[in-house]
Amino acid sequence: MLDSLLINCSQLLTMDHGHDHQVHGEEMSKLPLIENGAIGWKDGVIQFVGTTAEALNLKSKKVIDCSGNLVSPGLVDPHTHLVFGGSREHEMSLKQQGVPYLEILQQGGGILSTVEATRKASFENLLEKASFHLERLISYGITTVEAKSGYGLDLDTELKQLQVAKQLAEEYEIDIPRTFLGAHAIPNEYKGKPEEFLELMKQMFQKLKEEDLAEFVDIFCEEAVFNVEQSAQYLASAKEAGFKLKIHADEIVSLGGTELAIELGAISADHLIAASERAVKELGNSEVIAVLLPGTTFYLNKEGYARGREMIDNGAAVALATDFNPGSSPTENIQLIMNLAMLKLKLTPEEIWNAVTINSAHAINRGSSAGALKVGRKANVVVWNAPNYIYVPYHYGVNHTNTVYLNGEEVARGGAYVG
Ligand code: IZC
Ligand code: ZN
Repeated sequence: MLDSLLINCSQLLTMDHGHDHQVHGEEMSKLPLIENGAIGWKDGVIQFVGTTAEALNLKSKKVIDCSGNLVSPGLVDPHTHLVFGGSREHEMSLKQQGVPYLEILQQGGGILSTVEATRKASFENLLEKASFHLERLISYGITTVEAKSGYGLDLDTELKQLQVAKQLAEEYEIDIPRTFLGAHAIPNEYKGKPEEFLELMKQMFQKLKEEDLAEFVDIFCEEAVFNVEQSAQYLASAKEAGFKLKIHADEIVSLGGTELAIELGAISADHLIAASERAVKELGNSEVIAVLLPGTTFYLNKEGYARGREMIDNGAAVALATDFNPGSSPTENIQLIMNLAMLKLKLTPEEIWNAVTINSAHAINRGSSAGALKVGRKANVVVWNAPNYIYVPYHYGVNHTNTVYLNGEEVARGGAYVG
């Protein structure tokens, strides 16, 4: 006897490509789906995926008719800065006057203003605030979400952020893979001494491993933050310490962070707006997942978006994320990101769905547990107020989720968190 069975799903996106690998290039235009599909689960675990006709003999406590509804796996957001203190709306007028992001940072604002607020905030305060944002991410259909530190820039606060993310995962029974981004900016105490600061952050590695606080190490490789050489040395130490690598690469200035990600075998290279011609080509011959964040380009008012179309045409594996953070992308709306990916990155709807499920799962080492609907996996499932998969990136700016199931439990309904 199943607990729940969804039948008559107009399209059931299983995202089951028949292998456990990210999808590259042309394979991104394949969308594994079942017309008039059905999916059933018991004790939070998927027991059946098939057509409604095949499901006719199954017994279930609840049978839910999903006629006219697209059904997909819970979406995976592989890049967020979920835990932080304060907010940055006071910087909006500077932005409007045309003061660039990196200049606000150099004046002690931007990331550093969030660092000040995060250092001051208590564990409980950060937990409460992050819970609010997490519930909103879930309401948009996200059931796996990466969370970075990087607003402490000292040992205690970096730990506090990661411990908050760990606690959140336990309380909400949601998978929140954690990334140590101590190398996010140079704090005032270390101004002009980036190498010394990076040495301090390296001292965290052992403790993070011992307390299982982070799987990934990330760095903001950017002009006036950390250069390519500093990033290379720091990440090599992180790799030696057993972490998987991520890089905020070529977000604003074309420095070569994308090439570095390829050279070091990072699991992902994120942003890539200013990636060089060479990098756009080379990504296609690498296993590095290009995590694109078009919400940030939009919010920073940039002209040029990451060259996602060319990356895929060259054979790359592309994923999409919200980059949810208080400065350059204050939104939990992954569906808006899907729309921007269609309009600005020129990705097709098929590529977009692969980018927010299977590839985003692989970008955070969750390819074997998230991003696809398969028997034996957790019942993380979204029922959409959309008749087909093209409708979601097409109709923009609103929340299309009808019901979000996390571990088989209904946690959002009609776009609102109810868990
Ligand atoms: O708080 O501004 N780019 N880090 C690198 C960010 C954006 C987040 C922020
Ligand atoms: Zn980021």
